Amino acid sequence: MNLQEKIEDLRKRTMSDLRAVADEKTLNNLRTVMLGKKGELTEILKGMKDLTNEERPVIGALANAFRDEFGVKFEAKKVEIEEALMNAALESETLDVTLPGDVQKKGSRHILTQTQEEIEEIFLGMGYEIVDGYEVETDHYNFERMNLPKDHPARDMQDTFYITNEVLLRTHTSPMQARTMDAHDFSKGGLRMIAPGRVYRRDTDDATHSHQFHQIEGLVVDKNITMADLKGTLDLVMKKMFGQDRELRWRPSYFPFTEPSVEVDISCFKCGGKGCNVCKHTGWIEILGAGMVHPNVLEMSGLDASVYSGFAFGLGQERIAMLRYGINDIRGFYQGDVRFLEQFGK
Ligand code: FA5
Repeated sequence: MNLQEKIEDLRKRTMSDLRAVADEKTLNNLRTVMLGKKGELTEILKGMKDLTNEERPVIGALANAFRDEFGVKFEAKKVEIEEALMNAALESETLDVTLPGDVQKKGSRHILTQTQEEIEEIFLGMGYEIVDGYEVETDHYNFERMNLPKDHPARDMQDTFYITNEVLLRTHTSPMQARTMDAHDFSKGGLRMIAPGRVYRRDTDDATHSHQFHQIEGLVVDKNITMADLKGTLDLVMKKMFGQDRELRWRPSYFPFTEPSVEVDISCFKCGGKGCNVCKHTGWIEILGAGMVHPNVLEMSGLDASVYSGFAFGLGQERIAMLRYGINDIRGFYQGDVRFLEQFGK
């Protein structure tokens, strides 16, 4: 067989092999066998050097034509195989749109977070700033700057976890009163802030007490702030939280850092004040502690208490959420039981 016949023979075999190919792997193999380093056509081309000058262009043209034809048919076959694969996949993967879908469980923010955000919204709307505090506090800010010097008997009401004699887990958000007053430039105007956050006490856990819970501190300091401002502010906030027909009751109380101090009750939203299990048959529910900032607290922040006055309040976030949603055990907030939490998913 001369070279011309060899090429013609190879062409016929190859084209017939190509027609028979049905998958990509065989197709690629065929190309290697043909055009690879040791491929059949490559071998034939290597023999070109032994040809005469007359034969060489003829054989070269033949070989090139064959290689071109192979290239075109190879690509066409490749497309054909890919289309066949795609059609087979489409047929086997029919989609039944009537089948029920996978239900994706959607989480939600914790009910305490939601409560906090709702309260923040109300105060932001009244021009308050929101400040963050430190859960690890100093005795200085947690007690002394709140007018509770060492050995003050009222410290017993808020025992806590001590890290050193001077560093502790804060028992309330009130230290943020002193911290924000210290940082505020009163020459530019008054101060209005709320400070939400976690607090700690050496309390025994029960249905209404936890050794860690959340408070929201509020503080307004300016010239001519009176108790009427405190009253008007809390009235508005509590009505927004609990409904327009709620009434507030103000009882004298004692906090070392406010004078006068009050405890504020809200008329029971369940019975409207007639008496029920939620309000322990009194018609009222205690909701927060508040008062006019004690002059000593103002003076310790360098303010002249004959010029500046202010009000402050501290409310328990858990208590608000419990009252609003009829939750009867505070421990539910911290146990992470999805059955409890998902009731409040928004
Ligand atoms: C205070 O902590 C004062 N700092 C509040 C205050 C601020 C008064 C500014 C005046 C001016 P009291 O100890 O009452 O006050 O706590 C405030 C609220 O925290 C309570 O009404 C209650 O809702 C909540 N609270 C107190 N102890 C616990 C506890 N162990 N578990 C859950 N909530 C608690």
